[in-house]
Amino acid sequence: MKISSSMIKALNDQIAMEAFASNYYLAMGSWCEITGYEGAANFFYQHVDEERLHMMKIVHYLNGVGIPAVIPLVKAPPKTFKSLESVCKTALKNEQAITAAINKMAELAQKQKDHSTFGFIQWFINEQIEEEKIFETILQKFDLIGRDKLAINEIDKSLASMITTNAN
Ligand code: OFO
Repeated sequence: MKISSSMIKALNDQIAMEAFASNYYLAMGSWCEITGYEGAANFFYQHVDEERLHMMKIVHYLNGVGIPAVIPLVKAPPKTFKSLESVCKTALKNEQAITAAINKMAELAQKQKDHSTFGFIQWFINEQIEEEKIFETILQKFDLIGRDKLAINEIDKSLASMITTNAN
């Protein structure tokens, strides 16, 4: 199968982006854990695994077509965050950046008539719709329930209830 060098670069960049997302959510989960937001911590820890699986999907795709995947150096995420709301805002921004990168890859695949990669990317396109929706729903809760200690405690609990058993 012929995959262009620009598409290979885009796929490898996406590996790096997913790896960073995994690390970023690990930093968020860890901050939540030490701050006492147990539900949020577990929610973000689950996302660590999900992002790693996303990264692995691309690694396997490239390796599967005989193109060695580039395993990246992952830059360090921030050590601390301002609040649970700011963690969730940062996560949404991160997901929006991932969506933009995936959409760009889909456009490139279409332009290059790379049907295999275009087909492969469809899963990610659908996944991103879900991911953005999850973080938007959480952020909405701050406006609905509030930002005092009791409200944050409720939001923490609802984050725990959003943990799914089957990570993608
Ligand atoms: Fe893989 O970016 Fe979130 O889901």
